Amino acid sequence: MYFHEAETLERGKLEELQVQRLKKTIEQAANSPYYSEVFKKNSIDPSVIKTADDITKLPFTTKDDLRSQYPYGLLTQPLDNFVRLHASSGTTGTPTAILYTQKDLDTWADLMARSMYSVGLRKSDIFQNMSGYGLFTGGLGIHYGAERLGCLTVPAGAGNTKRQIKLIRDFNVTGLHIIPSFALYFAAKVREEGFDPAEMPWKVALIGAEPHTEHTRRKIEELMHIKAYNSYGLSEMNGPGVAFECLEQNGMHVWEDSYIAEIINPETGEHVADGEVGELVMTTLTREGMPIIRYRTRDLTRFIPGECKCGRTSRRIDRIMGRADDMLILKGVNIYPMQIEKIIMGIPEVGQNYLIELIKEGLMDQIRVKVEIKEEYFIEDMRALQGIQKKIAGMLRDEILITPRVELVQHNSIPKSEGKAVRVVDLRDEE
Ligand code: ADP
Ligand code: K
Ligand code: ZN
Repeated sequence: MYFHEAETLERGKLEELQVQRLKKTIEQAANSPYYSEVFKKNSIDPSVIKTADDITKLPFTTKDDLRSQYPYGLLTQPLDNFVRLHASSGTTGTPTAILYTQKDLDTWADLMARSMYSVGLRKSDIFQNMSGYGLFTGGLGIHYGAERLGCLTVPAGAGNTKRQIKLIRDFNVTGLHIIPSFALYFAAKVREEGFDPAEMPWKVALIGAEPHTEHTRRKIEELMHIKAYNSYGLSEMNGPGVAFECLEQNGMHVWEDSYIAEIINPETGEHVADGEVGELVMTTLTREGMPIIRYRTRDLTRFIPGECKCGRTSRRIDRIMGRADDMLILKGVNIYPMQIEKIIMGIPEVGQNYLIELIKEGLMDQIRVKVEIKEEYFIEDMRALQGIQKKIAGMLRDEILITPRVELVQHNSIPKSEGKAVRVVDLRDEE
């Protein structure tokens, strides 16, 4: 039923383990140029940690701190001991590099295998990794996890949908890793190639790497005839395998024997009340080469109160609602792209893709939302189309409090990126 005993550890025991590992992490981190200085300045040593709550005595680490230490400032060991490097995809700004010792890679593969096991994958599964390889952790990170679990693993990489479909059919692939925005596109491609998704061998998809709504998940499940599970991770915390859904599909269990998760008010840095939304802050507990303490992820989520039916004792986080740095401010109103996706993907006439454009109307900033409409609705009936357009604009206004421009476009007309989707483009200097 479970991959590792830590998954069901009684809370008291789990916290003891966290305290012990946090102390060790501080000891190890003190060997890096960066943390040795930070700790000296703030008089920190392992003895300041007596309970798990004492983590609040440690300073945060930000993306800018990592950048300022690029490339080696956080290493606790001689460079000789490192065997792998990954870099964040640089969704925002300059990339940061994470280096791993062999032991770190083993720990990560175990966590990833555990995550896959928790959604029902076993060594008898044939697993195709459809995300890009290279510096992006979704490639090799998921790959080594699948091998650790014992799956026959197909490193298909991103793109080339025809070959993907052929491999899936020829080898009876039962498990996939696929980025959600690509999954919607892929489902349509499978049909275009003349195959019925219901007759494909697949059963389980891991979807993650980018924010998506519950509606999008359900849409992927329906279009692909698959069970889709949310997978959360970031390169600063190894990569995928940090928090993962279980069969309940109700929040992602944080693997708390390997990470301490906190949720803070991004303005004050204080913990929010249980169940409230805030910024996720993460600490590695089992990484020897490059430990990172209280990392400000910028990802917005909340702890889901209560226990999970699956029996795992680790706390769950809700799906990521967006990144603190994704926020758009328009006419004084704060808007997150996920609010827009939440509405759009719930509308039956809407197809697979959308794009948010920031434009200028006269001197004012405005949002234009391009929405792909399903083929059967994209008919020459102007009145019907105007009706759909009005409905979408009205529903968006109720959610984001301003009325955006809505442009209906044909199925598959918005360009699709191979990696993480680009949801917002700024055209304010161009129109
Ligand atoms: P970056 O995108 O900053 O270059 P990474 O490639 O490490 O760096 O991506 C990590 C980020 O991807 C996370 O901080 C989060 O914003 C996003 N992400 C990863 N998994 C998910 C998920 N399941 N849901 C929403 N967002 C996710
Ligand atoms: K196998
Ligand atoms: Zn569970």
